[in-house]
Amino acid sequence: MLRPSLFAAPLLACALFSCKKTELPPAPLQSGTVPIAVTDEGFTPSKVRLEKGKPATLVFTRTSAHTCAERVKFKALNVDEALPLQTPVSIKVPTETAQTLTFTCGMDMYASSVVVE
Ligand SMILES: [Cu+2]
Repeated sequence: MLRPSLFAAPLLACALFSCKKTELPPAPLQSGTVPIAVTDEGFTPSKVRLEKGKPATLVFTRTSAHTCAERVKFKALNVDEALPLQTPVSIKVPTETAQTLTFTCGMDMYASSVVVE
């Protein structure tokens, strides 16, 4: 005869450990020059937190020829810049207002964000 506890045990273990969604630690709050690499995987880091009221410039450097992110677009800022290989491209981000700005590659892929907070 099967004991019900044998079935319950894996479920309990799942609830306690493995299936619990682990939260990543929040990205550090930054200001000044913030480097972003553009690789095969897209933008790294893909989420940047900026300190409200402090000047901030994102510096994008594309390090891969095999990425479609040959441009970076910030729709809300009307920014659409080419990212030549191995060439740093600076984009100043307004930080007067707390807001989330999304940036993508030229084809609206690799959706990434800058959170001013
Ligand atoms: Cu793309």
